[in-house]
Amino acid sequence: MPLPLEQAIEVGHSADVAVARRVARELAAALGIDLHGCDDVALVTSELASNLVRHAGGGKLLFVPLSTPSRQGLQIESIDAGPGIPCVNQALTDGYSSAGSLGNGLGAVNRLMDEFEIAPYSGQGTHIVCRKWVRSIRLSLRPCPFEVGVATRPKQGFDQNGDDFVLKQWAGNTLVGVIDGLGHGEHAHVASRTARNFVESHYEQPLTSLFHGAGLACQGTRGCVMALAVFDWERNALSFGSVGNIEARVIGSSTPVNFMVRRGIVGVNATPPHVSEHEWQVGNMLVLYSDGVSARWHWQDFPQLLGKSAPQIAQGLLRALAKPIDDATILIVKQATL
Ligand SMILES: [Mn+2]
Repeated sequence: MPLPLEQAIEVGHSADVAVARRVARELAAALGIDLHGCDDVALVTSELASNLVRHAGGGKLLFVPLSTPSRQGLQIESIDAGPGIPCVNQALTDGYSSAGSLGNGLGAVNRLMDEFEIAPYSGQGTHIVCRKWVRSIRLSLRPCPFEVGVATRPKQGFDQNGDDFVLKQWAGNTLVGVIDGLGHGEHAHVASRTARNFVESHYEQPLTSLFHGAGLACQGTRGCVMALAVFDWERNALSFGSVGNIEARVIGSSTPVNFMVRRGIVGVNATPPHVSEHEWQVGNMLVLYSDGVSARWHWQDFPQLLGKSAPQIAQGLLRALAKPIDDATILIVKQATL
């Protein structure tokens, strides 16, 4: 099937918003983006077009169908010669009222699209690029061979947990992650939950995109550190990416698995993760944990946990190793116990 043609829409009046919205939806549907995704694309187009009318004195929306060997998608560009957005960070913050600014609704654009970029403020004009990819409906013939267990609890005396975790399974893949919001209490909780929400609603995207988008979503929060791991069951492969201080260990592998960690804070500096690919051997166990868990331990010291289920191992390790002075989280991935 041939790719639909690129379209450009001049947006100068409020009547143009509906036109742009319709074109966006039709293109998204023609590319095979699902109904929910088409709604997202239409909403984002309305936001961008309304901003052009209200705050930039008009501009142009460019709709570019994308096709790579592995996927198709729709790119939307918003181009204007207006006053620009002096504070993009603030504009991306949810709840921040940027009425009277082109930055209106940019947080939503980042959340609803798979990729989002904005050229730095130069005082003249704004260029926004965002993309939505077609979600693959590849099916896996194998049932998930893993089990995942998580144990987490807040710092002593706190109700809210500044740690969070991610777990998502789809066609042949499992995505897990541990997130630690800076500090503890409510603000830490908001930071880690914001990152979690972004990752869970974009789970199919490459790890670098997940870190980039979560970073944008977390601007205006305290920020967090995060480690994500994606398993591909069919290829026995593991992709790992991390920014900041989340520990990761693979236990039981015949060849040592070493992860590279990038120093940084998601949402505070735009540090890209170091993403690495590893072979995953049957019988391996992945342990991810936040810094509220002591790093000084050996698996051999826990013979009572051998052969236990992933949740039991996570609980057992947390009980033995969590520090009372911090939120603590342990996530375990291992071969399912039958
Ligand atoms: Mn911590």
